[in-house]
Amino acid sequence: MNERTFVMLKPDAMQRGLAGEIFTRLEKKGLVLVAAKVVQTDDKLLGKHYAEHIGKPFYDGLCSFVKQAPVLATVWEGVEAVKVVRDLLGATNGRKAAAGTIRGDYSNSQQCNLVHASDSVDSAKREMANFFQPNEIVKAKIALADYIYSPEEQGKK
Ligand code: FUP
Repeated sequence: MNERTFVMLKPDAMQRGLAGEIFTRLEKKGLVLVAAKVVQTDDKLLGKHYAEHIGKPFYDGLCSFVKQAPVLATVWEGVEAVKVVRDLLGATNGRKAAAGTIRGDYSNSQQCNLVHASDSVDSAKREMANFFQPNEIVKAKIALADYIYSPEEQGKK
């Protein structure tokens, strides 16, 4: 039950006052917040976070955009949390993201797409380590677990 994913609310989400709305959607889905930190990013940190995109035509513009104002780095926990959050976000380009998803409802842009979320469990581990010390991430306690997950999904059977 304890899959973790790294979720970064980008400067557009923070400046537009959408952090509460985005948190609400993740919380209502049943995901649990286990780490959060406001971070002013820089080229060094973004070089690690976006390592796979270094050299691509959009890389410099992406870094300029992300470092222009603070982000909110977070970690969320839940069953299949990586896929669940990616599905809640929708397609990368906000204009193509389905209505009802976070980007589909609040973003109209490929770059200003509000949120980054890990695309695999391995990426999540790497991205969490870029932003957090291990002791900054707590173990989730899900008081309503029996109303969010079956016993099998909780690993009880
Ligand atoms: P995602 O996995 O949905 O976060 O998207 P990608 O890893 O493909 O891209 C990383 C970020 O680069 C996205 F948030 C948007 C941005 N991007 C551009 O600005 N232009 C592009 O052509 C592709 C991606």
